[in-house]
Amino acid sequence: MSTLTPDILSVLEKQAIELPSWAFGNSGTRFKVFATPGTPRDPFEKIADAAQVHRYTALAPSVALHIPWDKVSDYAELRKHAEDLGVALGTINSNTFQDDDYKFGALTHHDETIRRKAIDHHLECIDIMDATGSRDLKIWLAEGSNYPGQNDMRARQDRLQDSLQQIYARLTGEQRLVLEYKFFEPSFYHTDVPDWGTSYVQVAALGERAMVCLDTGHHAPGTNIEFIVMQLLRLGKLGSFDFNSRFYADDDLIVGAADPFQLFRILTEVIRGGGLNSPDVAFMLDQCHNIEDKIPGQIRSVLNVQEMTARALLVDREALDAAQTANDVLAANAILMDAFYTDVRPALAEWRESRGLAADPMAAYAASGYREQIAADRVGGTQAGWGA
Ligand code: PSV
Ligand code: MN
Ligand code: MN
Repeated sequence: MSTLTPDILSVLEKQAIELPSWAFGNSGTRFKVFATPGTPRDPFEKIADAAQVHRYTALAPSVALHIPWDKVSDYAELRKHAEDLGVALGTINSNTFQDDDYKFGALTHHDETIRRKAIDHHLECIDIMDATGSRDLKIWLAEGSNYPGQNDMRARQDRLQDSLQQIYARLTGEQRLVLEYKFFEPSFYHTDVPDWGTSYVQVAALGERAMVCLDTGHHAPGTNIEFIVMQLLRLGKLGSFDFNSRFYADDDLIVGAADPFQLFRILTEVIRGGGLNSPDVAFMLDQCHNIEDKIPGQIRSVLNVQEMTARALLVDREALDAAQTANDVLAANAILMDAFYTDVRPALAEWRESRGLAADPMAAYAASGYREQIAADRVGGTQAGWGA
């Protein structure tokens, strides 16, 4: 455990990364959805698979649900099922993008009947949060327009604010609303919440329990995401992360796979801004596994976040401050790069073993027989979601 000090390990021990239920369902592109043997047939089976990830990593104690993909008749039963498997139900994601009524908008729609329906869907999501014990309602909106002149962008911002006010007013206790932004898709000319600034403006007008959700895959190429992380932390408005990685658009690939250095830089700013293991900043994955196995895909993902967090914790802050103050450009850069280039994997494996976990969670899962078991047991049907 040479590289990781006891102080660093005690920070890592508290790390928690929420898994998305939809990562366990079949998904794909508009060209083809490839089915994986053993894919869950209902939310109960998705949670069972998520619990496997936690079992081998101790990193993923909760699972986010998506409504109506994860609609069940009894949420108390689902909650108990999760708790029996050692995990909790987490963020509730609303869905206003798969209903014909929302073709031209939902929370921004000029038709009051449709806007009411979209608001009511969110109120129903909060009812579910009451039953599941979830803290966060996450809203991602697909709305916008495709052609200049198609819509009154300004009026849509006003209606969005009014809709969010009504939803926010229904939250109780510790419950929060997190508003996600995305720069394009499925709308291509304008998107109603395209960037962190718009999300910030909308949630700041609501109140303290409304925050911004930053999905790492939702930025234009070349965007300095760690700057946005810094700014939102500085403003006290970074509510959550949706981690994933991208080469081109909203690829939803395994976090840290496309650009581990970017993940390291983001986590360095999270630590700098006091956002690591902070109750205010939820770490979540938002990924789909189109061609790889889903459970090991999620295990790999949480390990990637853990490894880059460990490297970011290795940054020698004091030395960095001194180099920055001295305007020693190359020394400051070298201090950051020294941490980034440190291979923490052997130390993490050793630490895992010392806590009674498998040194290699990927290998332990593969050897467990779970994959073969679910492939044999789960015959017929896949759960609705991105791939449906
Ligand atoms: C669509 O872009 C999206 O990937 C958003 O990132 C949401 O968080 C996710 O779907 C689930 O609704
Ligand atoms: Mn997302
Ligand atoms: Mn996305």
